Amino acid sequence: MRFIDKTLFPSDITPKTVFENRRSLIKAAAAGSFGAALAPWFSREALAATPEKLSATLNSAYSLKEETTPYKYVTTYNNFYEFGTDKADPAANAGSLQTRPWTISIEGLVKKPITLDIDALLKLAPMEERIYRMRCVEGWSMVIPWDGYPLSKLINKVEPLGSAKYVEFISLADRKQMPGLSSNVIDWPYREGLRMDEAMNPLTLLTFGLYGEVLPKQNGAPVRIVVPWKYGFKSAKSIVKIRFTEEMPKTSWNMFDAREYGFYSNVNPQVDHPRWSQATERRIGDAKGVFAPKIKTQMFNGYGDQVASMYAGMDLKKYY
Ligand SMILES: Nc1nc2c(c(=O)[nH]1)N[C@H]1C(S)=C(S)[C@@H](COP(=O)(O)O)O[C@H]1N2
Ligand SMILES: [Mo]
Repeated sequence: MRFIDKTLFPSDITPKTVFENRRSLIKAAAAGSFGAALAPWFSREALAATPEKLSATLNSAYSLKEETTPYKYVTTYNNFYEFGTDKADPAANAGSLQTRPWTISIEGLVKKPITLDIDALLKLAPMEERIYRMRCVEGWSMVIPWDGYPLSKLINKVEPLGSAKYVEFISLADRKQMPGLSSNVIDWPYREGLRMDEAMNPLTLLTFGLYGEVLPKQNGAPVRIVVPWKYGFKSAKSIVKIRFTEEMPKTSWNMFDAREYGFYSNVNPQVDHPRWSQATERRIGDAKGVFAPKIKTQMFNGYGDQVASMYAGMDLKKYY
């Protein structure tokens, strides 16, 4: 994204930003640990709220056996530009999002278009928990237990026409609830898209919760997409519309800067972002602070066995 995190990755960002951030880095170091520097975030509304449980059965076949990122980071270190561009903004500002009533319309090239209430959508298929690695294009990653079911279950229900080649996801855009919309940083509503086979891939999760609780608003309540082999921005939050199209849909970050953000945006350590390398990442957490070592980013975020065949024969430098 253009708005680089202000504390974490000095070596991943532009010299100008590094200069501007030096002070906050020094502050974080002086505080003795990164955790201390983050402390103010935790007192915000997000952590005061008592989340509602969501019962889900762990699907171990689709879950990493890796240490999960602590809940406090998953819910306070976010990108959700509708609520501001700083990582702490969504947790601080998303309280104004109204998640009930909420309807989602599924339309476009399908036999059975439908408008569903969120509570009906929740019951459409058994709720699973899946522990996925998430990699942001900015160079950080988390391991998150998501609760949801495969998007394919919903897609099959509406019976796409043969002409449907892509699926578009559209997030809510309501100025009354989303203070970030007053800035034109991106062209609202936030929108994303997948090719049909990507949307049907069993990894693609229609997501309602995390850590066995309904999604916190800052994580995209009441329903979002999670696509773990792609950079985080493909996983649109707080969606109100799913549309089936013949043409490749326009997507927010691609419209913002097509050279920096392609339609595919598969995690790929060999294809750098024009302004920084994608070869490594830092896992968000409190253990080692700003000096956390870089870890190697894996092709398709480690999901190659499940997804690489969809891109066979494609030049991934061209289709980034
Ligand atoms: N509507 C909407 N969806 C969005 C974003 C956003 O700004 N608006 N940010 C994206 C980015 S860049 C990332 S990394 C993930 C972050 O999800 P998380 O905060 O739940 O970890 O959400 C994605 N989905
Ligand atoms: Mo991201």
